[in-house]
Amino acid sequence: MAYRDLREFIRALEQNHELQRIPFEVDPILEIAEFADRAVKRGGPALLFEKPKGSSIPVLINSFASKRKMEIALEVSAAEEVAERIVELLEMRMPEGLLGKIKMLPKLADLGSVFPRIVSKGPCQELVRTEGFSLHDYPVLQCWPGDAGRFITLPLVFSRNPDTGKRNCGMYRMQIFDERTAGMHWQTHKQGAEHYRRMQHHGQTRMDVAVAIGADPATMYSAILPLPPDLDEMMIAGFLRQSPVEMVKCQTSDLEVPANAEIVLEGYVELGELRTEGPFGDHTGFYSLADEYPVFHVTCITQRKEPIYATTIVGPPPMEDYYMGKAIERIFLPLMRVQIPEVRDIAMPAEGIFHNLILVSMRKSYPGHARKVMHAIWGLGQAMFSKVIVVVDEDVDVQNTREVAWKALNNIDPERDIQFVMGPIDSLDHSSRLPNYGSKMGVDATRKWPGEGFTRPWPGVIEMSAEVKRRVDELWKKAGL
Ligand SMILES: Cc1cc2nc3c(=O)[nH]c(=O)nc-3n(C[C@H](O)[C@H](O)[C@H](O)COP(=O)(O)O)c2cc1C
Ligand SMILES: [Mn+2]
Repeated sequence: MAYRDLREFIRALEQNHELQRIPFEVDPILEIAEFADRAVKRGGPALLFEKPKGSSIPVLINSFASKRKMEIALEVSAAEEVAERIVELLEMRMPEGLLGKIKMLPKLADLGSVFPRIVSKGPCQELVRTEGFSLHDYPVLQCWPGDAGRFITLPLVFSRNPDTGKRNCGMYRMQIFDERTAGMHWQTHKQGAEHYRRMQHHGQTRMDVAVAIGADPATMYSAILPLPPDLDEMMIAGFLRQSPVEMVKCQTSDLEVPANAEIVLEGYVELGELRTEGPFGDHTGFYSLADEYPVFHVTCITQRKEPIYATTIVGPPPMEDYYMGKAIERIFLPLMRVQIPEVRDIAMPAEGIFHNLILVSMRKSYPGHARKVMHAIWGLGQAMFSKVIVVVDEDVDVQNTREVAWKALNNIDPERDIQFVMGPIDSLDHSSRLPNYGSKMGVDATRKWPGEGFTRPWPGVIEMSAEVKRRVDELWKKAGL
């Protein structure tokens, strides 16, 4: 059964001994972050700070911060289960005969649950405040000593594509500037920024934006998924939770927000207005430097009577976002394989912070095939940011980084096997020659073929024979080892 809201998720975490309440006062300025960092690095529980200093609103952090917590969030015993459901959908064929059609009905009913449902009221509007509100009323964290201030780190930012009318929901951090304004850190490649550009192009002056904080976990999680533009995150959330997301219309705009949210900030971005945002201790493990970003003006805050503030911190890996990203890796593999079927598996090790390193195993069928795979990945949505792609043969387990390092380093003639390309770079990369633009590297660490100009013999990997292994198994015991 889908979690109705954040509270039901908290209860599930607690029942699974994955949540610790902190009943005493802790400061949202740096202290909560230090708790969260230590907890995630030790595989510890999610934390619910019941008395954040300076606010009566409890703070939830690290609710997705391990493999197990992600599984509780998605109500599965492994993220691969979601992948399997996607594969089933992809393989769905026109059923044959009446019996086939009848068997198909439950699946079609399942599909019906993906579409969000508009409801006339929701708990997120128990209190509506169009005046006398302040962003300072909320226990927003300062995460790291060099941060420019307090940042909302887990917001669901809603906007609408003016050309198609389609909704987008992305997670873009928001720096609190004052009581009623905050930074809107949508990076240039993201959909919020695209909507902004389109509205500017149409000569508009304001863009409506609504921000939901805290909701059921599938809905929160959908905001970070690397979906194609114009594919509604709320539909994917419905698929993940297998129950429609209920949406309620905002009080001051035509946008809709999840009815079960804890807190909603309604407002607008003034097109053309920019302000310095950052520095911010980012998920690269370095500070992102200050830069110019749009300003979000809050015109109304709606919330539950006693809301819970959901947040996260990013920083030197692994952090909570690593586990969120690892589940994306598992869930999106079948979708990647629709377009690049020769891919066996992919892995994004924590130290590569997603965009810096992607390890790919593949079934090679023709000369130059590994390079084709690299280029396909660079052409695939947010995978375009992959700074280093290492391609290995299908017999290499990319989940085992030691095996990849061992085999890949043996297999490459660097001058021959390394490919540099220019293109878009993640906005967070501090090393590229220009912001958002620079070079990427592909490493073809597959076994080389004569058709690729390699005519020397290629040696096999060393392995003991099964027969000798069996015999030594027995002798081993005899030797008392
Ligand atoms: C905790 C967290 C914070 C994030 N902060 C930002 C951010 O500040 N700016 C940004 O552009 N993307 C940020 N992202 C990544 C986006 O949410 C992600 O790229 C998402 O797919 C964008 O959705 P969109 O394609 O609908 O724009 C963050 C992700 C996580 C998990
Ligand atoms: Mn999107």
